[in-house]
Amino acid sequence: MSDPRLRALKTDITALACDAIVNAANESLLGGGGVDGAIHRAAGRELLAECRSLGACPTGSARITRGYALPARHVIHTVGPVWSGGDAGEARLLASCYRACFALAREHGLHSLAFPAVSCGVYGYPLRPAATIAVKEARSALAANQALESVTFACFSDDMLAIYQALLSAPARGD
Ligand code: AR6
Repeated sequence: MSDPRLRALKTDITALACDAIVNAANESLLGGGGVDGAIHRAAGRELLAECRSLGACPTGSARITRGYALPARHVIHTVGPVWSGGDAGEARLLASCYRACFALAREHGLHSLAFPAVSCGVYGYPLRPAATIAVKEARSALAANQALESVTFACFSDDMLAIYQALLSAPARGD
């Protein structure tokens, strides 16, 4: 049975008014292209200033900032792995990104979160395995944290939306 707190939407993540949107950043946290560039543009220069004060963020970890001019109250910046064939710990690191984001959400009492497909753009992670990890980690976090009211997967393409929708309508796997 799909969890009603979990949904996939075709949307620009910067438009979402939730407690936090997640940014697919790089270790410098100083901005870049893709969703990172879009979030920094929409949030304004104060976001970069706060990111600068945080220092670097290792791959698989996450940091939280305010959302500034975004409709979202906070941004959780996580650094996904660069895909290099699948034998370099990519799956473990990507799962670690989602877990780190959910841990910060819990620590800060956040109720609604939205994720882009971390690592699936410039970093080249194949969409379906990445989405499978994202959905599995979201289901675990929702089961463990009743204060979490909604988790949205913000999809930037129809292909991505179809992959998430198929995963969300399938029964949760026990692995
Ligand atoms: N809303 C939702 N999803 C988006 C948006 C948006 N506005 N823009 C892009 N996407 P990417 P990565 C999707 O490349 O692979 C940056 O330069 C996009 O279609 O943004 O983790 C950072 O600074 C894709 O599905 O992130 C890093 O250097 C997904 O977001 C590097 O890219 C992630 O694509 C991180 O690469």
